[in-house]
Amino acid sequence: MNQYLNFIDGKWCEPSTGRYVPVINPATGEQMGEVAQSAKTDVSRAVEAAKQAQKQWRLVPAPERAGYLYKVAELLKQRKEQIARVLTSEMGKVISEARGEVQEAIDMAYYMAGEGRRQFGDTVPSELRNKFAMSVRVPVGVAGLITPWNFPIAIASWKSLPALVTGNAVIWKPATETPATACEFVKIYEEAGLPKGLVNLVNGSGSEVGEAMVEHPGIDLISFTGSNEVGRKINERAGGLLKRTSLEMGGKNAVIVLEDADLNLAVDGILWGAFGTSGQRCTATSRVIVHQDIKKELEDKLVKRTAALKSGNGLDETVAVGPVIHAAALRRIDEYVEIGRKEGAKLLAGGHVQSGGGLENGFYYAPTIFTDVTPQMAIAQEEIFGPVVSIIPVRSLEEAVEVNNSVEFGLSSGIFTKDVNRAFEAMRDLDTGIVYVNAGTTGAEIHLPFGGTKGTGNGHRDSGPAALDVYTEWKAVYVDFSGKLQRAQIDNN
Ligand code: UN1
Repeated sequence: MNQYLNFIDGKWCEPSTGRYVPVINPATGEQMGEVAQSAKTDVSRAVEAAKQAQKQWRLVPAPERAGYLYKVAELLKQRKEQIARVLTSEMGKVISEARGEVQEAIDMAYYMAGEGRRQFGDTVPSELRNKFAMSVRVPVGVAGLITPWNFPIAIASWKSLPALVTGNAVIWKPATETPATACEFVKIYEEAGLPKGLVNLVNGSGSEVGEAMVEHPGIDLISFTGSNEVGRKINERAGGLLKRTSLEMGGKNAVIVLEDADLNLAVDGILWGAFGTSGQRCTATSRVIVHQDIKKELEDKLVKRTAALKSGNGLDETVAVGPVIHAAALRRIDEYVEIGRKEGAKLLAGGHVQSGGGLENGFYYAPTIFTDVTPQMAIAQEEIFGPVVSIIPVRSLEEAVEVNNSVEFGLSSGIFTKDVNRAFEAMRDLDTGIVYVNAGTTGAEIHLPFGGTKGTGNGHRDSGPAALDVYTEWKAVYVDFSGKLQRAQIDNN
């Protein structure tokens, strides 16, 4: 039996509680191991180790810190296939997507290693003679990272790598569903030779470990990706403690298809966005806002292509749609489908749990398409986090934009059109943190900011240069070499 332990102060260790919970392969329902359930005292131990380690780490020149990140990148590259297989086994996404996810972490490691030689600040002319003025980035201290199961290595890489290269120490609580991938990532940090105590892994529940991290005065910032419900609680609590939080939460992403679109391309984009990762991406395509003149044609194409999607164990290279994460997710998705039916939406495909043909022990939901959905229905407003997409007809681009923007989230959107003027109009008016033209809503690249507007986040961004802002403070430095007291705003006026 695999046991997924904690990693604190450079050592793999048991949780103080001695408690473990099972880790289930969602494709087969089989137990693949058990994961530590830690308590507050484990978090405190990790904080002590992190604080000690960070004292030295902040003094290591950033290009030298980056040297470790380059090693991490190389090791990830060497183990890409092995990690991808572990990831598919515990999370369920199909193997090609798992490889893509590990690649995302590799890209992030190289990119953030490059930041070891950037981390630019400003040098500006002083108002006064013989005085020098500049700003520099300094680390915040100890970063607490709380990550979800849907991208167990990519999202952890978005957070831990910028934290480290800017001189912070890390305490990481991965999702309980995906500890095996977390162990693989931490083993790589260990092998890259990072000083002990710099990266600490504390497994456990959100209510125990997550809460202890938010409360602990030794953790200076929390970076969280997950549900709105939890994000809101973290924000409230951390706000009271004046602790920095970076929150990345839900999405209700739409693809707009205008009447001049390349329909086959739009179908490719919608299927990939809606049913890839079984719809369990924050960026998943959950709504299709289509011009009424081409609605029927688009529906026919979507239904035909959806029928050909093979469901099954993601380790099988011919499978297009893997399982969802667990039985509770399966139930929740089915409940939403029931709500859609009751709201009067018309079911075009799927709409049921899949079993039989080798799928009976895993958690499979049939790729589902609703049409004649109106913008205010619950299935058009709430995040479902499963392979369910709703088609909403509209009469114009203006109406499409309005429908797109009518939800509480603002992560990602896509528009299919050949009209450059309308594409630019959409780029300007779609109220989301990410906009795609002639592509679906997924597939963000790591060197641009990832995140959203409104209920999706709280203004911070993962990945890209913007990530540095989460993990650093600005320090403004003035050096007066005049040899006398110069009073700004007084002596120069
Ligand atoms: C997520 O769904 O939480 O843009 C992350 C994408 C991926 C990352 C998704 N690169 O779909």
